[in-house]
Amino acid sequence: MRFDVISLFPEMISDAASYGVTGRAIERGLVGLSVWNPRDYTLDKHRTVDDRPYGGGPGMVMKCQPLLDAVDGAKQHNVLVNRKVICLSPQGRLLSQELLLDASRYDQLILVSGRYEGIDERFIQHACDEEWSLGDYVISGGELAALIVIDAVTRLIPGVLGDDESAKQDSHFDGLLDCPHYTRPEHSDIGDVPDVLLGGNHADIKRWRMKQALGRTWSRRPDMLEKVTLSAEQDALLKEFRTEVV
Ligand code: 4GX
Repeated sequence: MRFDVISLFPEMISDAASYGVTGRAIERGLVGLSVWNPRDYTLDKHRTVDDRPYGGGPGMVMKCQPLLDAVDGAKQHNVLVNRKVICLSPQGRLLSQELLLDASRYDQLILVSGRYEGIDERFIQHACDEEWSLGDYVISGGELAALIVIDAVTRLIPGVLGDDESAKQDSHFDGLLDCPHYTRPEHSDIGDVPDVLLGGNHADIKRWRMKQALGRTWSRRPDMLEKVTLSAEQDALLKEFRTEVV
């Protein structure tokens, strides 16, 4: 997988991506990352990337030409054909694990991170295949959104996570929230570790974890529960949980 990010703040992307899982994946050559600054593609002496909105109003709008040329730069640098150009914006499709899993099957993702009030709509229509959104809130630029895409997609690339880590990710894939986790000490002023986890009965532990995952999803994210079909055992575990909490 190659990520090419179009951004006026290239260090924001390369610095943040250099940590942890993403940093290691880049070092190991499992993913490539380049950042393309539209300012480097401007043609005037002031290196202008934005201009006033037609129709008036506050704020500035990113001009088409520097963005078009930056995207072309990213395309010409790589001969990969199986690629998508994605603009991050609140007008986009809501990100989900499913959308990101689909995206992980491409060879190249070109991520456009906008600043200011927005981007000239002609660029979005002409040069972008899709628009994606983090959610219904406003941030100051698309960089953090692009970084989230890079992080979440990188984790899905085979070989990036160790077996332990990727097995854990499966739990999120069944459409439920995670169960609670505990580590030492066994007893403390702020509470004790549930007995079942200390017992070493792996079947009981597995059932307890599934029950907690179901219970938390039911109480915190009923919308998620509506989208999954529970097995007979899961159904029974959730009923147990519900009779215990009321
Ligand atoms: N999920 N923003 C992008 C500028 C902008 C506006 C329109 C393109 C088109 C956001 C989000 C987000 C604020 C980043 C506006 N660029 N991005 N920026 N929510 O709020 O992705």
